[in-house]
Amino acid sequence: MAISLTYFDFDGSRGLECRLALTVAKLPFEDVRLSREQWAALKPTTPFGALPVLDIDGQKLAQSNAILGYIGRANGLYPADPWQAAQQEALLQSVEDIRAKLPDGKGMTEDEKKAAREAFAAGWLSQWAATVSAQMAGPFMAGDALSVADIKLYVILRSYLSGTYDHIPPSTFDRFPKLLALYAAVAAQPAIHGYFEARK
Ligand SMILES: N[C@@H](CCC(=O)N[C@@H](CS)C(=O)NCC(=O)O)C(=O)O
Repeated sequence: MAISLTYFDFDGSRGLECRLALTVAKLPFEDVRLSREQWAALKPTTPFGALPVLDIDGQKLAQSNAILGYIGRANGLYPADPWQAAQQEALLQSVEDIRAKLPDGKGMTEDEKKAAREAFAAGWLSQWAATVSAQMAGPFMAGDALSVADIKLYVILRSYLSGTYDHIPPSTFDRFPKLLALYAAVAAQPAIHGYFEARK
């Protein structure tokens, strides 16, 4: 089986989620990292005009959550029980909600962006964190079994905890110890730890 994962050349967001899921699943893959110029040429050929795209023996799959669902189901990183699987899908989608709700600052002054992001951190994002924490079994979402939803949560938490977004303090998550514990538990997985060591 020839597998490639195409994304932009940085270690974050939807591309990182899929790379980590493939890595945890022990599926060797070609890590195709595009420049913006390369992307402009490739975009019209992709299923939804967006990345990431998973290619398996020439068949292409887009949409990060569909890619994660496929990798998860095929490799024991997704609950077999239909109800638990649906709950995982809800979590995967809730991370996409964060990305959609984050004020991107376009058309705003810096002061307006700061105000919008601080309000987002104290409001919508904190409510999301409280809601997800309440659903967690711990240390992972569904208990002891790591899933692709845990990997997606880890990647979004990693971006917020490392201060990727200005005006959103990492301390936003201090009140949510279960999420911080999930973050630490995923980071401690040998495959995840090894991935970042190899990227140094
Ligand atoms: N719903 C899609 C969103 C994909 C998406 O917006 N990808 C961004 C990068 S994270 C992208 O391709 N941006 C470049 C473009 O739209 O031309 C998913 O979950 O994969």
